Amino acid sequence: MNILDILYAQDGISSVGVCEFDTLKDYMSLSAIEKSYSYCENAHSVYVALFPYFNGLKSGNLSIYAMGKDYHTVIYDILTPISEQIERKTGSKSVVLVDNSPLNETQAARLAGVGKIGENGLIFDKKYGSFVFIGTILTNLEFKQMPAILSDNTHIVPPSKDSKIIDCLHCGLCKKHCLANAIGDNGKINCEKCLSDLTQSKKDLSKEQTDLLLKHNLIWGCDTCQFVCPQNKNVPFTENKSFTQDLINSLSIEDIENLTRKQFNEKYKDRAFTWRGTKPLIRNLTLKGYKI
Ligand code: B12
Repeated sequence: MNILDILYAQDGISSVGVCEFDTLKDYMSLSAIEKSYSYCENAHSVYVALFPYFNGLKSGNLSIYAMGKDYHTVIYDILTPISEQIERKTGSKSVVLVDNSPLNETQAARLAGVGKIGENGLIFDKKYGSFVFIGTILTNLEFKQMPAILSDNTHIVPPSKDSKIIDCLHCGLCKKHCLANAIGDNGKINCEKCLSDLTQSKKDLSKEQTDLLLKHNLIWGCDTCQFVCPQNKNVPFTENKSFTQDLINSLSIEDIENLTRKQFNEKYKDRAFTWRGTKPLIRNLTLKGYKI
């Protein structure tokens, strides 16, 4: 079976490729490697798929990535039947991993050849820019080098392990416009400052971090380093309805303040902004003066 062709044929996937787990290990901690083996003994190959999510909406107080259905669920729903099919047909062990994963997903995507990493640390799809999520299938199937299939249907040989990691225009706009000055060299993000991290953090924030939060309107996530990137100019909207329909682009204090955790999860079932409960959202809304 040609797994890349099967993946590429799925709605919602733009580019696909495969990398060797042994090579990816160079970008992972020992504990992450052990965890990966606990999910998939003798893991050899990582199949990588990109899922476009750009919806064109720049208004609201939620980051674009969190406006649609929870991408974890969307990606699991697409990849799980394929992973099961691989297991059935090959007798292998295969697991779907998305985001909450020991794998370094951006490096997996780079090594599989599906995209290039920009100075903002994110993977860029040839057609959809960095507004793509990464989904993977980790399997003990023997690794076989294969050309990646990109969103414009071109096939490319994945880069060698030693090729440059950051491969973009190096215009520096992401660094320059980052409101928190959180982007360092080689795509390294300073999580103590990154507004995406701070908005989602449950921890007590320092005075400096609170001041940083006030620098933008969002109460969940941050899109600045993606919006200012010339490689993201005029990227097409995703065709995946999970990320374009029933969107929630804003939350108010009234929407959430009196909800228990259970009620919050029920009200916003399948939304990526629920995983830390209401606490950070209410803190951010209050800080930004949304409370009347
Ligand atoms: C923790 C995490 C975060 C943290 C920390 C991010 C970070 N980059 O450190 C926070 C909360 C800030 C965050 C924010 C966001 N995240 Co996030 N996040 C993750 C997660 C779970 C792990 C990332 C991680 O810690 N990687 C390991 C660290 C240690 O990598 P690193 O060493 O920094 O490596 C980078 C560079 O240093 C460089 N590098 C590494 N080694 C070397 C060696 C040399 C020699 C050189 C030159 C360079 C180099 O390559 C890497 C580039 O990414 C991944 C999913 C996953 N399992 O990978 C998603 C993930 C990276 N996030 C994702 C998304 C969508 C986001 C946001 C856009 C969400 C938002 N709108 O708010 C922002 C973007 C902020 C940004 N510019 O990164 C997507 C990215 C998709 C893409 N197109 O790349 C991922 C892949 C989830 C997914 N499955 O789709 N995220």
